[in-house]
Amino acid sequence: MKIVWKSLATVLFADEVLDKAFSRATKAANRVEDPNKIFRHRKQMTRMVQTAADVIAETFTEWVNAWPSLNNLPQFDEAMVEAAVGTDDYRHHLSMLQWGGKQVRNIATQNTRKIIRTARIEIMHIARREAYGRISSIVRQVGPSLKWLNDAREILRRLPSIDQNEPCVVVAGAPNVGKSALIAALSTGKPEVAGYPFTTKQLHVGHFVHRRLRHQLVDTPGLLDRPMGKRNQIEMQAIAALQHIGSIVIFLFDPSDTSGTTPEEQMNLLEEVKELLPGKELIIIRSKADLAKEVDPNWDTIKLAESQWVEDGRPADSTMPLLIDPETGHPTASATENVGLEALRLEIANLVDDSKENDPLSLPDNWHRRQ
Ligand SMILES: Nc1nc2c(ncn2[C@@H]2O[C@H](COP(=O)(O)OP(=O)(O)OP(=O)(O)O)[C@@H](O)[C@H]2O)c(=O)[nH]1
Ligand SMILES: [Mg+2]
Repeated sequence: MKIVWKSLATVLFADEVLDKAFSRATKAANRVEDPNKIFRHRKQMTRMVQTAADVIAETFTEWVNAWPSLNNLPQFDEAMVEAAVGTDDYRHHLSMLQWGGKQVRNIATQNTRKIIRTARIEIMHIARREAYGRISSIVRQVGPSLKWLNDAREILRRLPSIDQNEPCVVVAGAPNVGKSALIAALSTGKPEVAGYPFTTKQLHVGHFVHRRLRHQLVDTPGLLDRPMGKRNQIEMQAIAALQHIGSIVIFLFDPSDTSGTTPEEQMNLLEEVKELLPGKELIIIRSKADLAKEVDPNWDTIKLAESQWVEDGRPADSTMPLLIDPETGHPTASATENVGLEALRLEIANLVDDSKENDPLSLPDNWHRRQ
């Protein structure tokens, strides 16, 4: 299941909800025709009260249903919601909407009863006015929750959408080492641009397909890119969320002096990333291969073979040697020159395959899993 936060419905403010409800109610009353004055007023007043309550209750229910229920959320998404807006608040404000809808319907039932039971037009109007007053007061009480949901929507809409049933590779590394560029270069199509709740940095979620399996690639700027000491609780929660996705972590290492972080600092970060995401297969990749002082002697051969794959399509079950950085001994690739990418994709797919076989928790597809 993939939660698409971008499609979260808009939530109106209290006054907007009331305007919508009362104007629909007025229109409904205007459609009433009855030559008998008492009957006409009775129908108009009941219709106004009923319509206003229906519009509000239905609108609230629609929103409650449109927002994913936390109980059914994959762990990654739940942890992200916790980091982004808080799961207790999320539950509370949605339940306020449910409460509001129920209250408004009760008021409508009570006041239509009053309208039906009297033959005095004046009493009917009083009952209608009273209903409107009480309905407005309930909607105003729900107002702070509507405001909260509006704000939360803005934050949640930026969250990355990740499908937990598909393999996912987390790309870590210091700022500017080329994380986003590598994800874009490895991806088919344009990566989705998203955001974590605590940083203005954009992050990318890309994917490529290998043997009909979608492999997701997720960026971690502002998250797995600097020393632990400086982290706040929200950031820790978001890192905890990463623990729930993917079995593989790519650590991008850039010794080229262009990132602004020294190789030593990057190596310290690597140790921290290992501790933060225990149990994950971690591969170190040297980024920006084109900037290396010395390159793999196979550079030209690999570059030629790769460009042929791109042109002619990849032959089935073919292999491609990894581009190796002579300086560090790690696999490498250039996102700007498009070299080393084909082999890297194969390597990632193979690692995903291996990690699946070794995972004692992995069950056959469609196997019954307890929630
Ligand atoms: N020469 C060269 N430059 C690269 C390569 N990959 C990335 N860059 C450059 O390095 C800079 C940083 O790349 P990004 O992909 O934005 O790095 P990042 O790790 O996503 O950075 P943050 O999101 O800020 O943490 C950009 O100017 C890129 O053009 C590469 O393979 N070769
Ligand atoms: Mg980036």
